[in-house]
Amino acid sequence: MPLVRQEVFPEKKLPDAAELLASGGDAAKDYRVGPNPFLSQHNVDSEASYKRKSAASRRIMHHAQVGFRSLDKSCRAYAEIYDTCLAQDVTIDRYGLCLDWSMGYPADQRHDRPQGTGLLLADIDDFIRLTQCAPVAPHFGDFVLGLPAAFENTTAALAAGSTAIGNLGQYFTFRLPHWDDDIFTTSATLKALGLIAAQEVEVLVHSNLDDGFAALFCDLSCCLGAVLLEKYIVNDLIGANISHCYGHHFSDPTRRMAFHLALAQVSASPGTMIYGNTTRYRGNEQENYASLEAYISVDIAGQNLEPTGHAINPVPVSENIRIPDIDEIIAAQVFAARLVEQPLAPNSSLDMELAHRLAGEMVFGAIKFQHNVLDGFTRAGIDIDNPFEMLLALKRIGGKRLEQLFGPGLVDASAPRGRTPLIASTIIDEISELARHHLAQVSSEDKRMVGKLNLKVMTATTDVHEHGKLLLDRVLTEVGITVIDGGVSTDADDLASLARDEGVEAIAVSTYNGVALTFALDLKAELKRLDLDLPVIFGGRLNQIPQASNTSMPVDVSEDIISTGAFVCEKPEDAIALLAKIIIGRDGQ
Ligand code: B12
Repeated sequence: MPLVRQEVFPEKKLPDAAELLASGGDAAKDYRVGPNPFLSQHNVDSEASYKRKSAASRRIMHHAQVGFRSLDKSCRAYAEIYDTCLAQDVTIDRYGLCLDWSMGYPADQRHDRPQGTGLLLADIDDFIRLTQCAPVAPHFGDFVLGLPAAFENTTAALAAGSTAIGNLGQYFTFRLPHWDDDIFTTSATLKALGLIAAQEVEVLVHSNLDDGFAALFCDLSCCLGAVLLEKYIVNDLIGANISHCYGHHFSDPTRRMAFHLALAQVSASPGTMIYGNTTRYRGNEQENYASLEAYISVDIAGQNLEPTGHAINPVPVSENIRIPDIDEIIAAQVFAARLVEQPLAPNSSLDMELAHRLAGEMVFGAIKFQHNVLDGFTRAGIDIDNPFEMLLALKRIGGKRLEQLFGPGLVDASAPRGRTPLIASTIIDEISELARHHLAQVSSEDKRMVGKLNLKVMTATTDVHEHGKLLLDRVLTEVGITVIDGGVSTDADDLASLARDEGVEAIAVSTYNGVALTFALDLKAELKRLDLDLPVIFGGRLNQIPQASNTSMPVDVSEDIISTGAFVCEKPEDAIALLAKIIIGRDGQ
């Protein structure tokens, strides 16, 4: 179906973009980039200048991700990682400061909101305290731009001397629990962008593509097309400077390199960082070192070939097991620094000739995607000169439909988004591979039983992590279960009502953000309120930071979830066996 304005914007009137940008710009009188040891020690006015100098001298920069729940621990990490690495001749250039998702709510509404596992900062003084701990560039990359608290968090990040602020990628895909006011979120983001654009020094508007649509696009040209669209909105319409990050989902070395080369061609500012290929961390720590080496060697080679100012990000090898601690962060940084010094053997799976060719095709596809989107929006009556309309339209339409409507690939009804990708992204293949593996683990007895039952199961996620659900959907469907979509970033009350309306026989929830127990309690309470006695199965990352705890690390809450009456399954095949047992036990079939 072609796009129509009414469907995207049912509102009669939207806030005035120019007014929002101007009010953000006015605030630049009061909120400017403050001092910190990074800026003074390197005698630069912004991280962008530092990045240009480092890239010109071909020095590879290091990014480390930090953000423990407690400020004291985060301050200790800020100093200790820098000092310990320096003692081993490794310079940490920047920290990605990972705020908690509750920091995305306006400050006066934060106190009773669900908290994840990230850093909580009470006020501007806390932001400043953190960045004074070492001469490392503070990158406030998550839960600042793109969320309801965008403006206030940006003022605090600037005061703390941060000159790379994000994360515009999150604007497009993240939803905070019980927050549906996307007009408020867009207004706050635009005002923050106005404030950034009016700064006297260059402040990079960071956007992590993998937090945005790149996690879901099937065609890498659409990921690069998202770069062009964001650059059009931020640079051309607003007058600020966008800077992109990618990496979590880029597992194939040649396509990872091709994306780097293509991004270098279309970017106007230095990049922030290349994220680790974290989706390949599936084993124990020793096994994950192989994944670390595989992607970081491509990123090092990429920076040697085409220095874009991106810092490399050696993600600690415990990433898939727990939130990495200080010593684990240091170990990964030292490993990567030593790798930089090695005479690198050519990576056998990296085909440079192909990478260059794919980069060219990707740029071509990206331009076509951008053109298709702008043309399609114009035809629908969306004002493409208005940054408010552009942002909100992209967010509301969403990655999957944008790709269906405007992807550069040829129409093919059998392809995942109805188009043959010009350059296929790797994540969809990875999920298919995992689905095949888990399907093979389902016993033939369970397959036979479940096949007979004609079950209807609703699957949902509590947060942005969608791959667990996609995997589950595939495996359940293959054994003959009808899967009903309960949504992504769903609230417990909405999920319970939807389950009632759809008449499903069970609910399966995939959860990752450290809210597993709270969500289980809420969902069970909602189901009780609706007088529904449905089996609920939880899987994913079942942990949470205990309320009355002085530890800043999450603990496993599987047993607590079980004591709410819900079930816990590690793998899709376990859920299938459990469903067969429950339903047969209940109905005596
Ligand atoms: C990919 C990823 C992302 C992507 C998600 C893209 C998308 N649209 O899905 C992006 C980059 C957007 C992302 C964002 C964030 N992420 Co993340 N992410 C991951 C990562 C790398 C992989 C998770 C995944 O999808 N795995 C693929 C699935 C298929 O495999 P699996 O997880 O092993 O699942 C198995 C089982 O658990 C089972 N399963 C899963 N669900 C279910 C459900 C049922 C019912 C059953 C039966 C089974 C089942 O299926 C699999 C079978 O083997 C993990 C680290 C890691 N390597 O695991 C972090 C991780 C989950 N993320 C984390 C965090 C903190 C975040 C952020 C808050 C970071 C930030 N500051 O922005 C945000 C989330 C913000 C939000 N609002 O929700 C943390 C969670 C910490 C915790 N709870 O302890 C992790 C563990 C990383 C870490 N160590 O810090 N992330």
